[in-house]
Amino acid sequence: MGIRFLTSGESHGKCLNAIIEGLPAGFDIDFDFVNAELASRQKGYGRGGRMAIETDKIVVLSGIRHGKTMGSPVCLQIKNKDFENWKIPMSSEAVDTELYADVLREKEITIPRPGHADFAGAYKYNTDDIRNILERSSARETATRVAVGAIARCVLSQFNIVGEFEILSIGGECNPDKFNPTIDKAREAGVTLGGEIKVVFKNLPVGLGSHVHWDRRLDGLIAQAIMSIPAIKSVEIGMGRDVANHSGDNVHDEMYYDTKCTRNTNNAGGLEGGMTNGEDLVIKCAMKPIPTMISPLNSYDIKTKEPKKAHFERSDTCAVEACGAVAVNMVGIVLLNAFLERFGSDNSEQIRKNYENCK
Ligand code: EPS
Repeated sequence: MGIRFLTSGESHGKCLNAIIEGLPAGFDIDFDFVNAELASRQKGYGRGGRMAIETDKIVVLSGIRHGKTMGSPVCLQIKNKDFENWKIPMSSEAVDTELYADVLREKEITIPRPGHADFAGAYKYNTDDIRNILERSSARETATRVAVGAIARCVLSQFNIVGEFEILSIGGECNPDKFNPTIDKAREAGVTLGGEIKVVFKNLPVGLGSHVHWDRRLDGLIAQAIMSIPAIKSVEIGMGRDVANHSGDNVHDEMYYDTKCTRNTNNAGGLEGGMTNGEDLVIKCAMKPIPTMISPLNSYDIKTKEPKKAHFERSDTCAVEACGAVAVNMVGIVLLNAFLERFGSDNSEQIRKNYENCK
């Protein structure tokens, strides 16, 4: 068994929460690392005003004692400092609608943004106030996933398994020296930019995941985890979609023996048959531009049906770097699951023994 986790929290509510069940006992959790990952998710050129308000940090409410996992569920919380400015519109309890009519009207949203969850969410959950949808669909929720993933990576790092991400392009620009002018231009035009991200994990043992059943194949699990990140539109592993353009002899990585299996190429990106093969795990993903734009697109008011420009409150011109921090941590969660499935799930000693035996 691996870990499972749930998150809760609205973007402008009191806080964001996560409960992680299934973390084995006896692993060190480095709170500084977790908070550094949260800080990394807030970074990046082109982020909006909200990031200047927040300083995301975890408060652990259960499951970790003196810096070590206890085997019990870990409950963690991240405060939304901005809640101070949203106490009435985001109050959990009923509020006096006459007294607060102005602020409630100001925060009500009835014009969906093309590209956001607004339209389908309002229809599905039967509301005229799109705020009920965007509060949860906001990428703010990914802060909790980063915290969960960073905790998972603390466990993995005790087996020397480490991950990192890199930005490959922003708005089609591949030269990192030109990323910031590209973002500046988009900001001036009142539009937003997406980009491409690469995630790499090193020192993975052979055989995480399995070929025996569709829902145990690690590539499928990774793709699901990455695609679940807001604004992600594609995931590729290793050579990715380019495999379609080459013959087999130019795709598959030839094998040699030199005290262990070695290869000169890694087009497979570390996965064969849904299992890790001991090479670096290499994932690429593409993020679309954020739908909230100063120069908004055409839409309509879902209450009056009148044509209107889409809603704009404030936005990030570019959140690709934040997305990279989310991606590397989401992959960390999937890898820890596969690792625990392979080596045990109760305590660090048992897992260490099984891991050493399999080397
Ligand atoms: C985000 C917080 C949000 C946005 C962004 C991500 O803050 P606010 O809505 O208060 O400005 O900056 O949200 C989105 C990209 C989105 O689509 O909703 C965060 O913490 O990452």
